[in-house]
Parts: sequence; structure tokens; C-alpha cells
Amino acid sequence: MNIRNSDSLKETLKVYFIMGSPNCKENPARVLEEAIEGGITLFQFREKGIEALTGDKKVELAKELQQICRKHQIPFIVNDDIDLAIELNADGVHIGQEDEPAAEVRNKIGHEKVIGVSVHSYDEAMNALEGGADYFGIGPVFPTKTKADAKPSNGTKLIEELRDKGISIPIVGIGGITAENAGSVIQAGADGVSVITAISHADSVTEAAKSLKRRVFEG
Ligand code: 3NM
Repeated sequence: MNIRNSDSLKETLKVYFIMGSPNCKENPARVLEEAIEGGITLFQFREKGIEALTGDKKVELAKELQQICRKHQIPFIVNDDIDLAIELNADGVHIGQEDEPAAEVRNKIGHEKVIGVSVHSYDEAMNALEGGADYFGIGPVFPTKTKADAKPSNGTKLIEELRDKGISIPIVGIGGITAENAGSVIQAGADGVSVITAISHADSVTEAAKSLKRRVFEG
């Protein structure tokens, strides 16, 4: 199955878990296993923030988490680090506005890999679309403490605007999303939700993933 196909990607993006070691209270491999047990549909390796691993240690952790994803047939996407994504033959990359333009990333990673782009305005969205983005990450929908340089939260306004304008590309909301507020993000027109702490910091990672999934499917 082609992972980039828009309809199948919309399914794959539904319960999109992002993390790296700084986001975990316990062993990241264990957190990922538990999240998969709870029903996440996609994983993004994002090794950023205080005490983030670098160099060989980062690569080692990425490989370990990728193996877990492979075992369970969960697509594995790398945040920002295009070289790492290529080295690992990851299923795709997620880039921000500070990173290389999507078109350049496409040239590097080829046509079989997913490219997700964070967008904050209609113009950024159009540029990303022209550059060959497969999906948009839009946020922060709600206030978040997880990303130090996150912009002020903007609710679901841009998601609604893009849908009103007939843009049908897969979209995920991000930032401060929990099981309690996930339904409003789906109702605004997103296909899925991306979360870090709602899953990674939960007392029960498995239960948190399960209840998030339930809300996303209820809409
Ligand atoms: N990107 P949590 S907000 C990684 O707005 C990230 O683009 C954001 O973490 C953006 O689910 C964010 O814990 C942090 O709020 C999401």
C-alpha cells in the first residue's frame, strides 16, 4: 500500500504519537510499546528539548524505536532530521517552517516517503502544498508547555479556513490536545490528532492512547 495516498494517510494520521527521550517518564521503548498497545496509528521520533540525545545515542534510540514500529506495522516518521530519516529508511519526515523547503526535502528523500509540514497560515499552507507536502500539522491548537518556542495557540481557525477553501490534504492538529478536547479538532476538519504529553506523561500510556483513539473515532 502506498503510504502517501491521501485516503490511507488520513487513516494513518488519526492517532499520531510524537516523542523522544525528553518526553518520557520511563524508558522510551516501553512508552512506545504501551502506546502501540493502546492503538496509536503513527509514530514520530522527535528527539528535542532539555537533555535530548545527540550523535550515536540519538541514532541508537531512533533505531530501537523504529524496530518496535516495524514489529507492529506502525509507520515511523522522523522530525526535522532529514539525514537520519534517509539513514534509517524511515517512512517519512516532518518539517517546520525553519527547515529546508518541502520541495528540497522531496528531492532528497524520494517519492515514496511522507512529508509532513507544520503550517501556521494560508500562505504557508499553499507553499507547502506546492512543495509536495503530503499532510499539514497545524498548531498549537491549545496552549502547550511541551514546545518551548511554540506560537500562541490559535484554536482550530486555520483548519476550518483551509477546509472552507476546499483544501482536502490530510491535516492533523497539534498542541495541548487531550482526549477531552480531541473531538473539537476532528469536528473542525482535521483527520487526526498529534500528541506528545497526553500519551507520554499519562499514568497509563496504554489507557491514554485508547481513550484518545475513542474520541477521535467518535469525532
Ligand atoms: N509542535 P503536547 S506544538 C511539537 O504548534 C509541537 O507546531 C507544535 O506537545 C506546533 O501534545 C508541539 O504535549 C508540542 O502539547 C505538542
